[in-house]
Formats: sequence, C-alpha cells, structure tokens
Amino acid sequence: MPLRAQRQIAARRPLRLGAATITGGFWHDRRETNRTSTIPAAARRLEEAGTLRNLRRAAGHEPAGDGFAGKLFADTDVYKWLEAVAWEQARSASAELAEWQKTTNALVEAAQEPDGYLNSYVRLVLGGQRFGDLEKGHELYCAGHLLQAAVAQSRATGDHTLLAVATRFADLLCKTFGPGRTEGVDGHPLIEMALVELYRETGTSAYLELASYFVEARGHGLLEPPGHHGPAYFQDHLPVRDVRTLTGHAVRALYLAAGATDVAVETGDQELLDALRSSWQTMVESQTYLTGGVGSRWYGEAFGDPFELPPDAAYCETCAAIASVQWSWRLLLATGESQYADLIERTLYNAVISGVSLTGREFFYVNTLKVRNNAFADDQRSAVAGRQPWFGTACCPPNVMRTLSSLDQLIATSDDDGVQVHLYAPATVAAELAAGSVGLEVATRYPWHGRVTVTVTGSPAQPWTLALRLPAWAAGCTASVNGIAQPTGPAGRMLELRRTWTVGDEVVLDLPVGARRTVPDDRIDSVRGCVAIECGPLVYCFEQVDQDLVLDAAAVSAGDLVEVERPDLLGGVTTVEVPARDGRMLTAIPYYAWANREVGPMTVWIDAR
Ligand code: FUB
Ligand code: ZN
Repeated sequence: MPLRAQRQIAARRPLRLGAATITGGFWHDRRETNRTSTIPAAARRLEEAGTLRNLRRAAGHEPAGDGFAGKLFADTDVYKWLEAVAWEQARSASAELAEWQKTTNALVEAAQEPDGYLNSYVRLVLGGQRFGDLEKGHELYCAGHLLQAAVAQSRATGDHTLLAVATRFADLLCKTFGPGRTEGVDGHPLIEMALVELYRETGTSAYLELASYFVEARGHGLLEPPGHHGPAYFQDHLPVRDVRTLTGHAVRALYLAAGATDVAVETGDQELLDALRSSWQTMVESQTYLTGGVGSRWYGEAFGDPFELPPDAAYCETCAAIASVQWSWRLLLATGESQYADLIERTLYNAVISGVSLTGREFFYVNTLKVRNNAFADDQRSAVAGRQPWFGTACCPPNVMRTLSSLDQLIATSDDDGVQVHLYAPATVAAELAAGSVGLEVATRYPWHGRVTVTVTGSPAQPWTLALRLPAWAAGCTASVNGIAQPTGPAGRMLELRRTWTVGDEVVLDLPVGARRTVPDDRIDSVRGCVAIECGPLVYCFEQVDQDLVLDAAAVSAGDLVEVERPDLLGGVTTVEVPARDGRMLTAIPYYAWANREVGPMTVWIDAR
C-alpha cells in the first residue's frame, strides 16, 4: 500500500539508549526491586505456570502432551519478561540476565516454524491452523510482543537472535496481510506499534506499511464482534482517524492509539495525529481517574461513558495504565507538549506502581480507588483478594517489569535546540545537539521534596535551551539560574531557559509538592462532595489501618494539612494528617503504597460536605 509518506512529525527525539540514567531516589529504588526481586521471581512463575513449557513443547523439546498452560496469548508473558530482561542489561551487565536471554531466545527460536510463524497455542492446540479467529485469537498480539522484545534486545544488548526471529515472522505477516492478500486486523491491537518499532530498528519500510494498513483497515467492519460486544469494543466501529472518544476494551484501545500515533508520526499524517490528540484530550477530561488509571468498567475491562468513574467499582487494569503511558510518550515526542508528560507522571506514580507490591513480588491487576468495610473478594483480581503472586491471565506483572526496566528512557528528550527534562529524579543526562554535546546532572529528593537542581556538566560554546517541565499542579513554582531568579510564568508548560551555558551552571527549580486538596469534576456523580489529597505527583489515600475512626463514615473538614516524614513506614513515605469533621485527625498515605500492610477499607476520595 502506498504510504501517505511525507515528513516525520517529531517535535522531540528520544535520547540514545543509556544517555539518561536514573542514579538514585524513588524510581531507582523501585527499579532495583524490579531487577533484584520481580524479574527473578517472574522467571520462576513462568516456569511454574507452564508458560515456558508451552514453548518447549512447541519447539519439540518436550512431548506435546495434552494440555496448554494459561491463556491462548500466554507466549506474551515470556516476551514481556524478555523485554524487561533486555532493558535491564542496558544499565548493568548481569550473567544471570544474559543467561536467561540466551536460553529463552534459543527456545523461542526453536519454536519458530520454517516460514517464520510462531505461536505455541496455535501449534499445540489448534493443530497449526493460523489466523482462523482474528477477533479472539490474539495471534498478531502475540507477534507484536515478540517484535517488541526483539527490538529491546537489539537496542539494549546488541543481541540480534530474537530480531532475526521477529523479522522472519514480520516478513511472513507482510506476505499474509494487506490489500490483495488477507484483509484483516487483530481483535487485540499491539502489532501496529510493534511493527513501527521494528521498522525503526531495521529500516524495512514494509513493516511501516503493514502497520499503516492495520491502522487504516480498522473501523471498516473487518472484525465480527463475538458475544455481547459490538464493534466499538474492538475499536472497529469507526476509522481510527474519525474517532474522538476511546471506546471498548481499554488496553486494546490504548495500544491501538499508541500504534496509530507511531504511524501518524512516521508517515507525516497530521490529520491522524490531530484525531488522536483529540481522543487523548477526551480521555483525560472525562475517562481518567485521579490516579491516571483508565478503563472504569469491569465488564469487558472497558472504558465507560464520559465521567463514569466510580471509585469503588474502578477496574483500572495495570496494563491499561501502562498503555496510557506508552501513548502519552508518543504524543509527547510528536508535539513536545508538557501535558503528555504530566499524565505520564501521574500514571506512573499512581496507577502503574500501585500494581506491584513494595517487595516487588505481588501484583494488582485491578487498581480500585475504594474498598468498603466488609467487602468480599469474588475474583482473583479483586482488590480485597490482595495483590497476587501471579494470575491465570498474567498480562500485568511482566508489563510492570518492562515499564520499570525502561523508565530511564522517559525522563528526558532532545531536539536540535536543546534538552527537555520531563520526569524528575536523581539522574545523569547526555544529549547531542546541533551545537554539540550536552551533559546534565539532576539532584533531587522528588517526589518527597520539590527542589530539583540541574547542573550543567557539559555544554557547547553556543547557546541552547534547557527546558524543565512545570507540572500543571505546580502553580507558584520558582526557578533560578546560578542564584538569579527566573520568571517561570504559569504552570502546565515547559520552562525554557535559553543561554550560553557553561559547565557548573546550576538551575534550581522549586516545585510546590506540599499537600493539597483536590475536588472532583461535578459530573463524576460517584464522588460529588468529596475531596482527595495530593502531594506533587502523588495521589494519597486513607487506609483503615491508620485511622481510629471508621473510614466508611469519615468526613474531613477544612483546616491545615500536616505532612509527616515517615522514613520507617512503607519504604519511606510522607504521610498527611487531615482534620476529620469530628475533630480527630485522619492519616493519608501515598496511594501506590496501599495494601502493603493489610488489605482493608481504603479510599482515595473522602466526604468533605
Ligand atoms: O487480551 C490480552 C490481555 O488480557 C488484555 O490486554 C488484558 O486486558 C487481558 O484481558
Ligand atoms: Zn494486564
């Protein structure tokens, strides 16, 4: 299919892998837990759950047996874990990680069929019958995760074993799908962004063309929706460029939006990009929880109607939060607008890491915002069941792993004129500008403290722009360069500091991360009259275990919010003391840390009438 190829739309460039490194602080600690606890535990879970055995059987390394372990897309758990294993190695060599990569690659390679096809479920259960059920079969979804893992390995480790497997499969897909071949799209998007990444990695334009085909073919009734769901559930009700509100299964909708953004960027399709930006706006304004979580309905794991954001019945799948981050990142690169990084930050700190325990060994699939007294668990995914070591549908745990492993890549970008810092963490940043090489060192105790100090460690002789994100909540922030105050203007934008920088120059940004009350939009009927507590990017919640009054009946009053540093609590947090209406004090903790002591009543929103 001829592309509408024009010029790539890219306001910002990602930094080269390894150019930004988180060196300490909040995210460093989470990432260390991910590396030392979560990823190794997952290696065992993938074995215990039979997920790796599926591949061994498909490869002929074990007798086929008579069963298949897990869901038909179980291979993707391995691919996402492999992706995490790859990104980790970009930071530090590890014999254990290298060995896992080598042995699992060999397994995946052996399970691949001579013409490039690869899917253990199709091989073991469907007798090799391919692409017979695009609505539910997840074959291209599985392929997509394979491609993503392969690209990660190629970039992070230089190992092209999996890339060779992925390109063989992608070549087969190019021969199979498209105009004049099989006309079809997958019921679960993902292949779109995976193909674009493979195109970026290999330069093979056929992969971009196929991604573009999958985006354009959607919304023309190619899918026959099964069961109760209509075409909107599978994002097949409208051409993607005509969509203005995301519908249906949240992860599907968001992966499709991310892939379509990739296609729009690479093909210079401004109309498509504008449509996607419009959907993003609608999502943020009316379909997103305070935590950044999305997908309010348990039924179908789906987006709800506008402002249908019940805290107690919230679904907020961890994968949906991750998909939202992936989409916002693509829009950030395309436009440079700080609102996208604002949502990335909100989602990461709240909806993503609430999905994993502080030990890194247990996971929430569903991230509720409220648990009532005497709530009962009728589902493994229920908050009341607590975080689980693994799931029958184990999409979320390895998704968290690959997200934390690749987090450094999100903290900064560059363009010809300068460097933009989007996420604040102790870090080193290096970038190549038109004028020459730039180096930065970021020091901060964010999110607990709002001071961010950026020191220039390398600079060309010509002027360039250092841009720092002023989050939308940061009204009243201040900034200085070498002790001289700088006008910051309103929050919710990038602070652009353009000058001839010299090594040792120091920028100090002070963000007001103190506790604040947030009121919900009046149209969210389920939380009308409530407030929530936030500190900087962190959303807070109240857990019964911290209160001496019954949370279900509690209400807060006006009065000072008091922050208390608690290095002893939940890995080190700042709690907030909030005056209750009866004169006592309620204690709020960061939402991400809830359910790490006991699973009991909890609420983000609290009555304030
Ligand atoms: O269908 C594959 C994955 O399983 C989805 O992305 C998740 O929502 C879960 O249903
Ligand atoms: Zn999931």
